Amino acid sequence: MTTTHDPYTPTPGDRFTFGLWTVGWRALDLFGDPTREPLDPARGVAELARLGAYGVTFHDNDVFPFDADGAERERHIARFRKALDEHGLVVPMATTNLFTHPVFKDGAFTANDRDVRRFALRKVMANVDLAAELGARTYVCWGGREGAESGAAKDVRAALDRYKEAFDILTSYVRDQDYPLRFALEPKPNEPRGDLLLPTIGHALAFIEALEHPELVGLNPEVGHEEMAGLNFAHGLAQALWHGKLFHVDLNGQNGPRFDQDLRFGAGNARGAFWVVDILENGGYDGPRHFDFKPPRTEDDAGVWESARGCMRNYLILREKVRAFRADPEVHEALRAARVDELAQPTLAAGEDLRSLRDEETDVAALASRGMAYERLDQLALEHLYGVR
Ligand code: DIG
Ligand code: MN
Ligand code: MN
Repeated sequence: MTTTHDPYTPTPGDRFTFGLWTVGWRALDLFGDPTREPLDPARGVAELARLGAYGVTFHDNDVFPFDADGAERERHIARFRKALDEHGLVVPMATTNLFTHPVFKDGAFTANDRDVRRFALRKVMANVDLAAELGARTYVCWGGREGAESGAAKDVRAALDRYKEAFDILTSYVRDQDYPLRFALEPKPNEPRGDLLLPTIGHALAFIEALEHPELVGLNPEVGHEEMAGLNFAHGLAQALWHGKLFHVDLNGQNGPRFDQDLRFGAGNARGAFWVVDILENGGYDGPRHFDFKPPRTEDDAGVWESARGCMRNYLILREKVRAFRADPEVHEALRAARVDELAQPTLAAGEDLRSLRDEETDVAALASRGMAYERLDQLALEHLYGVR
């Protein structure tokens, strides 16, 4: 019997990666107890390899407990490494849990309590060492507790001083250790704090330029975090690429401004997901396609792996649709009609002086009457997305 090849079956060549914390989420939430048992990281590695993933990412405490002593920490790391070797998965990225333990209730790098800030730096440096040992190239920092619920509690200017100090220390450490690691900030507007520092891609890009070693700090934007703020994620990725700062990405699904849903990729704003895949595939990003999602609380163990499989399938389905859109001769014609390529033409001619620009006559009425023909172009995109082209 011939088995038909499913074109949406992922392979390691597609470079899909998952956070261990995603498929390992026990579904404890603000209003309910966990609905799932703890996941052994070694099993997570095995199941993700079975599904066709390329690698896994982790927080320190996804692999070993917060209060593990040296020997216990080494035992857990050894089991994790063994699973990676056994199943051929890589670790392109690592990060630190600076948000679960109560010690971080007021933040880590920007906690008012200086002792907490010193502890947080030690915790990150210890996991940066492990990340380098495991061959990671990107170290993500999501400031999930860096923020405030009230105005006087947090002097934001002083907090940014401490945030800068933390990254100047960490980038100097990585340089001194000669680790091939770069840091990637992960913006989020709020949750779990009332307001988070570095809430969007824009805030983070501005902050990076103030650092001592900005070349070692970029972004790990997440779909749902920008969409929580009502922003266009594909535009945010394009600007991060324009600055040369898209070091990594967290893919998931979100239905507009509400709590962070962390849906499987493609299960939220589908039209937005189409353009996210378009910019990732055609905008020069060469990093892993990483999923940071949470299988809904409704799902049992089988549902968790179905949800993870859905992340990759939806990406591959959208990648095929984007490729078809970009190859469609009618789309080429519609792009020409919309003069999209004209935007790449500098506004001033090479060597043109401003005098000739100033002296130029403009028939404003004629310019104003030119239609842009965007509806035809977007209708073609939607018809590819809807599967009728
Ligand atoms: C949440 O979106 C955050 C944490 O899960 C983690 O620190 C980071 C890594 O991608 N994303
Ligand atoms: Mn999220
Ligand atoms: Mn994330």
